[in-house]
Amino acid sequence: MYSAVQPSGNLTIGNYTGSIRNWVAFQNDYDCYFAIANMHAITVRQEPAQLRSRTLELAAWYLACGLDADKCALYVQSQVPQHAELTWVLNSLTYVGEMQRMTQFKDKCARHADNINMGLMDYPVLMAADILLYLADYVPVGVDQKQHVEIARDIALRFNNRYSETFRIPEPLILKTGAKIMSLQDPSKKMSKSDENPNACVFLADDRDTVIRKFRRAVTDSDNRVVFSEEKQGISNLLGIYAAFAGVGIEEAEKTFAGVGYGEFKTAVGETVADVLAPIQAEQKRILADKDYLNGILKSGAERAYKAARKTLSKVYRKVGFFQGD
Ligand code: AQP
Repeated sequence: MYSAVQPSGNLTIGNYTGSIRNWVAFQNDYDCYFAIANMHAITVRQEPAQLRSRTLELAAWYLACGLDADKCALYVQSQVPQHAELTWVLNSLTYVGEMQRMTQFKDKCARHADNINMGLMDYPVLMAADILLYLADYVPVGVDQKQHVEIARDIALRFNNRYSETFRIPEPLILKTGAKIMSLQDPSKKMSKSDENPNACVFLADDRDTVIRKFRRAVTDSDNRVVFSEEKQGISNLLGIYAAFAGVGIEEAEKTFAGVGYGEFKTAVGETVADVLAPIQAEQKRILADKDYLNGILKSGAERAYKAARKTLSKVYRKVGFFQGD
């Protein structure tokens, strides 16, 4: 199993429910590699000192959310050079047209019109390399990353057909609740850690009052019924968040709030989220203060990932005909 998050901003509750929370549930049953995707992060301009500090902060969140470094390899992507090396090989099997059609590429081009760089376009190929290096069967992600896992499957099949069976064909693992949390200010848009409006996102680091305030300000509608429906994007999003954090299904969430007014409902969602976040926040602070411990975990994670990645890359180099010495 492989997955990653970019250290491109403060983690949102979407990153948690769509991704990290699910990794924790799977770590006992799979051979897991979970990376901090700093090479992906620089496809958008990052301030170097901040990128470095966010890398450690993200590692501390991984552990605070419940990842166990004995059960999975936790590492920083740039410390395993095979990610870049395999990307180069896979680039030659990927067509420019298919990269230009990727939804995230088009979104990011619109959001960063002054910086439409090659890395942004090549992001899905680097992600394919990330996944294929570890021969992953499963990639737990939020809905927004499904298209990228699908292109990784296409690239893997293409390689296998051209050079013989090499890669496993990965599948995205997307859970029923929390797989696509929308912005609190514009529920037609995904909640993103790089959103310029801080009220649009609830960050894992937000304190209780901030969490509740953001939910109370969430955009809803002029109706006053707490029901899940396509026409009620704001309320449906809040119900989805509640379900993901309370560990219930959408129907049960609807029943809980039947006849309840919007104000009371929003406060209850905020309180439920804040209750889940409080112990994680305390744990993240504690872990982040212990830099030696964190460095040690990332060092051994990188060593473990390096070993697995080197094995796959050497096979790939042999298959494509790269000279590797005697
Ligand atoms: N709103 C979301 N709901 C559910 N899952 C989400 N994910 C992201 N946003 C939501 C999932 O989090 C994982 C890590 O994402 P990423 O950091 O690698 O990139 P991203 O998908 O581009 O996430 P952001 O928050 O939108 O980052 P920026 O703003 O930097 O682009 C993925 O599994 C993703 O599906």
